[in-house]
Amino acid sequence: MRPILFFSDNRAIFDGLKSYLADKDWPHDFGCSPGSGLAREIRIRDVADDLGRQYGLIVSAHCKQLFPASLVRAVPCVNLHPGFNPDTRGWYPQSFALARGLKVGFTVHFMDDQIDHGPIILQREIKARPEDTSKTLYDRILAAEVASFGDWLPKLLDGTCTVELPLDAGNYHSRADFDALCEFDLDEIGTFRDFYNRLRATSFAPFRNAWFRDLETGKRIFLRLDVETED
Ligand code: 0FX
Repeated sequence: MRPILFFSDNRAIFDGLKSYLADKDWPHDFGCSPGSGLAREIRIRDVADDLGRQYGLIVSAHCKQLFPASLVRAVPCVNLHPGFNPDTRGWYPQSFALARGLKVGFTVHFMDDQIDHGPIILQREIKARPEDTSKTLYDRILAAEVASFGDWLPKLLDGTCTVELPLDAGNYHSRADFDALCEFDLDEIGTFRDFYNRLRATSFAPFRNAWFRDLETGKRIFLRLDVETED
């Protein structure tokens, strides 16, 4: 059996994978993107052919690099995405779920030549609560992802996993979409619910996401919500 390459740029996922794999006898290696510092740093597009020959399965678990189509064709590549495909493909799924009322959770799927797309192996919806911010919802998604390895990895390896095709292309959100979500116009007219949702969708300490510009000084003023439920 050719080894598995686990590729992650996210500390919580990487640590969770390491502890899940500790008592398994599956031959495997870890990789990460240059600068992540979590494992062997690999620039995927430079060595895609080698990876395709060396590994029997590649698992991308919050990897910041795009997989070239040639690699995805050469070896099964599986992606763990912190969004609910096809509703929330792309960047910061929980932010768009809160701002636009879309579904979120996590999705495990075979990769194809489009981002967060391809036959779905497993997905779980995590429901947003009225008091959630991007941070609290993200923390629950991440915990669910870390708890899920045993639900799909063994099935992938023993060949018993089944897949479902996404019904449509859904929504892909880019980093530019997130930047647009973060820019507030104080004269915009809408419901308070819409503004609450957009503010909590961009509240993730310590990031300075949402902002409006002070026209007198020209400086941006950053906003972040602090939400509490009574005991
Ligand atoms: O690793 P990850 O949790 O996930 C991201 C993408 O959302 C995901 O679609 C992609 N598959 C994966 C490879 O990369 O991202 P992160 O650790 O960079 O950020 C975690 C959360 O932090 C994010 O969901 C929202 C928040 N955040 C992050 C940055 C950098 C912000 O609110 N503002 C920011 O500027």
